[in-house]
Amino acid sequence: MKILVLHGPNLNLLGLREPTIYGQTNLAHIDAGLQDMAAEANCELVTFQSNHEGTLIDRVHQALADGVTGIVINPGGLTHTSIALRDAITGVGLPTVEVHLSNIHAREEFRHHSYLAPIAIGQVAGFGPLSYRLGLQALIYHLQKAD
Ligand code: CA2
Repeated sequence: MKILVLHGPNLNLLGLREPTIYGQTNLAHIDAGLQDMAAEANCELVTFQSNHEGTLIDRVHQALADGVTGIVINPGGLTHTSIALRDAITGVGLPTVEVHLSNIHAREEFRHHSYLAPIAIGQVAGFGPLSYRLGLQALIYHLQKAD
């Protein structure tokens, strides 16, 4: 099992700005917690953040050659805009879990729609950094079931 965790635009600002919405934990800390979880599950985990749509898409494409078996993604604002990122995930056909720190359904209307949700195996939103952990746990469970 090899899992790719992708963080979209602006998530590098976590813990540095807008702590009332996105919390005080930084991305490195979230990634370190996910690494610990993955190690316990005997699973390899790679994390990557980019502020660029095309770079994220390239990374999704690269996932197959890298032997990745599943993806956890917080697409950030691209959630609500990117058909191209959705097409990339559909294109590689890897099981993908969408995660969000905030509850996008309880925020502005433009955040309610996700282009990724219909092609993801599931979505976790609203639990802060725990959303990533729940999403990773769900993906590991899904991949183990498929073995
Ligand atoms: O709740 C989430 O995880 C989001 O994916 C975060 C995105 C937002 O556009 C989505 O609607 C929901 C924004 C990420 C920006 O992260 C920041 C963190 C700290 C300071 C400023 C931005």
